[in-house]
Amino acid sequence: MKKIITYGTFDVMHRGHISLLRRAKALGDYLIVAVTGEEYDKDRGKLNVSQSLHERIKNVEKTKLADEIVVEEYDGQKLIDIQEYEVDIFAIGSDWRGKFDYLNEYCQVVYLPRTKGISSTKLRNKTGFIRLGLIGGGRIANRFVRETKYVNNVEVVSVWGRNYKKMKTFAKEHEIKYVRQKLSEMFSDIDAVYIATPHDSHYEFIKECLNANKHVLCEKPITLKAEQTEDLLKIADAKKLILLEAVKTAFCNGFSKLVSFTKGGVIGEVIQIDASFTKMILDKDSREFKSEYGGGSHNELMTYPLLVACKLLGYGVKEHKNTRFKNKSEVDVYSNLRLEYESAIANLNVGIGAKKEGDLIITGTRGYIYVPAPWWLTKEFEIKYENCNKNEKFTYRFKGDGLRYEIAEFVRCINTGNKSFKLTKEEMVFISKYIDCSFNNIKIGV
Ligand code: C2G
Repeated sequence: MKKIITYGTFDVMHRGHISLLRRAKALGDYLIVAVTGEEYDKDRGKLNVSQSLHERIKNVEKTKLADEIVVEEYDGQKLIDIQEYEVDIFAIGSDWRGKFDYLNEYCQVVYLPRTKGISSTKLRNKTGFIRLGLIGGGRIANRFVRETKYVNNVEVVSVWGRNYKKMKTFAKEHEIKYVRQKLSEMFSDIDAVYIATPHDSHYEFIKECLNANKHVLCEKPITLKAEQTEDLLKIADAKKLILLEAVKTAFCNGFSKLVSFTKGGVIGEVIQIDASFTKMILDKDSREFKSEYGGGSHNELMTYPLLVACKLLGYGVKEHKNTRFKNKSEVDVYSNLRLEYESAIANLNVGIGAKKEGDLIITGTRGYIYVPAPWWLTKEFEIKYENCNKNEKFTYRFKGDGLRYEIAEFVRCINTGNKSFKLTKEEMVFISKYIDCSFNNIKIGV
C-alpha cells in the first residue's frame, strides 16, 4: 500500500485545494491530510485564517478524498509524521517548491502545480472587511503592503502621496486599485488609513483623516509633541475611531510574554531598565539626518525604549535627564535618556550615528531578565538568578517584519470597537512626552 501525506490550512475550501487533494490521492492508495492547528498557524505568522480548525477539518472530510485526517501542531512535525505513519510520498503545492526537499531523505517529495486564479484570500467572508488607504510610499510602506497579505479582513485599496508619479509606480507594483491625486479623494475609497510619512507631517495628516471619519494607524513617533497626541486621541475618542501608533514591538508575541512575566514578579521588583537601540544610518542625505523633517536618533528610535519604561515602570517619572550628542548639522546622532521613578531607574540609549549593543536588561530584586539584540523584536529572553540552575530561556516566533502583528491588532480594534491593551492611550501620550522632553546638548564633530 502506497501512503501519501499532504499538509495545509484548507481555509474556505476551494477548487485549488480539491484539485491538490485529488492529485495527491492519485499518487497512491492511502491519503493522510494534515490540517494546521490554530496555534501553529499563528505561530508561523499566518494570521488570516477565517475558519476554525473544526470547520477546516469538516471541509477536508466533505471532499471524501482523505483516508485519515490529522492535525499539524508544531514546526518539525512533518518529519516525525512521515516516519510514524510510514509515508511513501509527501505531496504539496508548487508554491512550496524547494522548501521541503530535505524530506527526500525519508520519502519521495512531489510538488504538484498550484491552481491559478483562486485563493482563500479571494473567498474569505468579507464582513468586517477593512479597506485601507496608504499615505506615503517609502521603504516602510512597501513592507507594510506585503505584510497585509498575512492578515485577515484587510486590503490596501488606495494610495496617496505628494509625488503622484512615484505613487503610481508603487500602486502598480503592489497591484493597488486606486492612486489619488488629492488626499481628500482617497477618503471615499477607504475605512482606515496607514500613515508612513516623515515625523513632522503626522499631526496634520492624522487630524485630516480623523476629521474625515477614518481610523488611523500611524508610524512612530505618532507626533513630536505630547499635547498633539492628546489632542488627536481626544478627536478619535469623540468620533469613536481607533487611533494607534505603529510601534511594532508592542504587538509582538514575545514582548507581551516578557511584560507578563515581569509583571508577574519572576524577578521580584524591577529597579532598573537598561535598553539600547542603535541603527547606524550610513546615507547622510537620508531623512533621519534632516532636522527640518524631525530627524535625529531621539525622534527616530527612542519610542522603543520608552515603551519598555512605561510598560514596566508606569508613568510616575520624578525626574528626567536627556543628553543628546549633535553633529555639525544640529541633528542628534546619539541620545541618552535617564528616567528616575520613586524606586526605579530607566537608562535608555539610542543612536543613528554611534553603535552600541542593542540589548535590554531588566534588573529586579530577585533576578534579572536578559533580552539579546534585537530586543525590540523579542525573539528570545532569559530569566537569570543567582543560582544559575534556575535560569530559564524562552524563544518566540516573529515572522516577516512583524508589521503583520500591528496590522492584525488594528483590524481587531476596529472590528470590536475596543481600544488596544497592547498599546494604550496613556502609553502613547507618555511616549510622546519624552520624545518631546527638555535635553542637554553635547556637540560632536561628526
Ligand atoms: N493550493 C493549490 N492551489 C491554490 C491554492 C492552494 O494547489 N490555488 C495548495 C497549496 O499549495 C497547498 C494546499 O493547497 O499544498 C493547501 O493550501 P493552504 O491551505 O494555503 O495551506 P498552506 O499555507 O500552503 O500550508 O504546514 C502547512 C503546509 O506547509 C502548507
